Amino acid sequence: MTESLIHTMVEMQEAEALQRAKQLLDEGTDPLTILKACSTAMETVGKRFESGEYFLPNLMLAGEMLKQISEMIKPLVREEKIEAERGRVLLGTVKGDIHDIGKNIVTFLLETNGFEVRDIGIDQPPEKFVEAIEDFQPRVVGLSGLLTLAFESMKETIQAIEAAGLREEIRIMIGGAQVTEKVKEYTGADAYSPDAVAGLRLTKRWIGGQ
Ligand code: B12
Repeated sequence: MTESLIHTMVEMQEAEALQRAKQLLDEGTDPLTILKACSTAMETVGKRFESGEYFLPNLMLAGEMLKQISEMIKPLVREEKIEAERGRVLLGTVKGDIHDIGKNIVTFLLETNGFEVRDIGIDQPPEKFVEAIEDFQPRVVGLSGLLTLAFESMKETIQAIEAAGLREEIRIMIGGAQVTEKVKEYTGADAYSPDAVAGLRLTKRWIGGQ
């Protein structure tokens, strides 16, 4: 059902992809299924980038398609879930790293599942996370990073949160394509998530009453 959406996204056919996403929604396809299909497409686009078949403009176009499809889905899901305000989650990409497609999917999934999310953006130094925690008072903090150097930034961020005396009050999850259990241990996070749906599950378990 979603194959043609994946195909059009991977082949950079923007208008067709958006039209197909709309059609799937009109047919009553679960928005989460559509989102998963988008993730699958992004993975293939990523692989093509790595192998030299695709270049920066392709990645940007893929990101743009994902953004537009997310916007299409958001109001529909929000309407259903608006009453289920579950708790606050702070998200951001750590210092030195500008990748945000994955983080944006996590933000989107959490929001559409009733969590109040503050996304502080990309390349955020530890002190910005600390400031945002003090101001927003989340119960869960999610750190995103795709570069190897992001692991060091994640560690520094968690150390800064500890130094500010805020560590006890929050749970910290980390994510990003290369993050593993070992990275979790290295950084001092409470958990890592291999994908956005696992991140949502974790957050629900921690603060969503499930
Ligand atoms: C797209 C992309 C880009 C885009 C990013 C656009 C954007 N707005 O994000 C652009 C072109 C800008 C880019 C730039 C660079 N990139 Co790049 N990029 C990628 C690529 C191809 C795909 C990443 C992606 O979006 N994947 C799709 C999303 C959906 O997956 P995801 O991010 O993993 O997210 C999922 C999960 O991990 C999880 N998740 C993610 N974050 C979080 C957070 C939490 C809390 C939770 C719970 C879950 C979670 O949920 C998401 C959905 O399921 C990867 C290759 C790869 N295999 O990852 C390289 C890759 C990450 N990039 C790489 C590099 C080297 C760079 C550059 C340094 C290149 C350069 N020389 O300029 C710069 C980085 C500059 C910087 N300072 O950050 C390397 C990193 C190598 C390394 N070991 O560090 C990779 C691995 C490519 C490679 N094999 O060489 N990149």
